[in-house]
Amino acid sequence: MARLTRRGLILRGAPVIAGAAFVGARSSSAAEHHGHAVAVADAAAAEPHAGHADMHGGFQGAVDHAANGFDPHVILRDFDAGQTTRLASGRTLRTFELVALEHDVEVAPGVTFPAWTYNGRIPGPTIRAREGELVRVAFANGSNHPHTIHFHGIHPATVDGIGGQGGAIVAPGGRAVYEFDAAPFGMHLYHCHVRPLAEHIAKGLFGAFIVDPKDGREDADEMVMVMHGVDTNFDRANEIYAVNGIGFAYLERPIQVRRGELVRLYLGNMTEYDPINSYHLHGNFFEYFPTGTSRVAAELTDTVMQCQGQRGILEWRFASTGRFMFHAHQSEFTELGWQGFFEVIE
Ligand SMILES: [Cu+2]
Repeated sequence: MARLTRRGLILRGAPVIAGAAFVGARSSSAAEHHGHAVAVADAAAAEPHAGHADMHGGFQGAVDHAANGFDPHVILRDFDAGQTTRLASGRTLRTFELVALEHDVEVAPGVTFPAWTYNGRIPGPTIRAREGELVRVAFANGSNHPHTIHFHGIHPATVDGIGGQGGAIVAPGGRAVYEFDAAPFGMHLYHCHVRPLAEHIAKGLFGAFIVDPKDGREDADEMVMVMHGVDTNFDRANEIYAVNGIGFAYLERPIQVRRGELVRLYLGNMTEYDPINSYHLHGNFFEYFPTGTSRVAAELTDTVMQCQGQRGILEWRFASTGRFMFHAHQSEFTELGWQGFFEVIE
């Protein structure tokens, strides 16, 4: 079979995703480094254009979320508050535990990827603290490669997670503790900061870090989406695009929201190998708060783009019931997995 490229995936239409293609496209040096073959289920090659297959392009069937060990629908509204204790000063100490692991993840129907994860999921846990609290993250490296956690936010140089004086690189089996103030309030990100950075991040070592304002925010149906790509053949270009680990997950099963209820979406971009990603909402406009650090919206729009590492908070309400799409407005990204539906119910 001819070498598979992501553009080829789109242009050649539905039946192109056959197992041999992904495996054949993988370079031997990459294979050696990653230590796994990329397996693609036979089902992906069969029955083009059946059922909703048109919207999936050539991706057929359903992802086995149980086998993956995580479900994007759970990740969507799963905020990790950690464990709290009160310090002598009266301040709250919020403790989290993260472990780096290596395991296969089915990132789109029939496409298995040898991922690196924090806590067995992509993205890692959505760490959530309140402005002014002390955050302590205990990190254990349960993988075969050196890793760190680098947090966005305001913190001392020694816990920056970049190696050397900036917080040691954690060898396989090693541990580290990152401790810093929760500041500033907003939507932040964290990721591994070991070279080659793009690879460590693209393999899945990233997550969201939310700091709530001292006085909180208005009640809302809150969710988190981290946009990213998956380089399944290690050619430094993405073959799959997703939010929260799995391509097409919210297309397969729409996200239910209530008509009239405030939706608050914490959106971040950890896409490697493409300079930007974007979020477009159908049939509605949202208020956009870049980085979530101001209470005043910067924009009322239906499309926002983010460079890698950028993030923000989106707020809106649906006035009517029905299914509304959301997706990257880069059409290639959409067709390669980054699309979904909100299903608005009464
Ligand atoms: Cu790493």
